[in-house]
Amino acid sequence: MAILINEFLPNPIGTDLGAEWLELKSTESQSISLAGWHLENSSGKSFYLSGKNINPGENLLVSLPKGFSLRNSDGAIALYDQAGIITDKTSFLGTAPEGLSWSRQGPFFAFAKPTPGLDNAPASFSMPATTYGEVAGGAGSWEIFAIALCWGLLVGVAGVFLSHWYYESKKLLT
Ligand SMILES: [Ca+2]
Repeated sequence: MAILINEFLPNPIGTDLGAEWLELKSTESQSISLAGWHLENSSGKSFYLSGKNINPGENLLVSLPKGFSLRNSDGAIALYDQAGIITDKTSFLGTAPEGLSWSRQGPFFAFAKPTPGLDNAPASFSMPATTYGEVAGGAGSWEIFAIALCWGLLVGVAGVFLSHWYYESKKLLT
């Protein structure tokens, strides 16, 4: 049960300022008031969602004002509840393709055709991503994969090094 960042458009076609938006998704069973909730962008700026409610299952479209812009490259956005506790966060690496939104796809995010206020379209463009679950600081699947990959490389390199060392020492002994 949570209010999630479901989608956002960081790089609209044409002028970005005033054309960017974000979509929230509620998996709660009752209507939630977003009074006191806020978004925080990569620059540390806050945008309060006061006056908005979100219904169960709703994809709530939030138009972002010119004073609260989303970065086109290496963008991140976080959602905080009325107590100032982070409830969701998502970020992408690289440059957002113009006209595609950063879109929740189950446990992952990917760039997809924008669907403001509607359920998300399947991914149309994928790139390295960091995703966070409903709890701040929780390792997403991508991070677990990255750790597994690093560990695999480390073990692989160590294996090559050790076998080389074994070969060298054997050579010295014979
Ligand atoms: Ca959507």
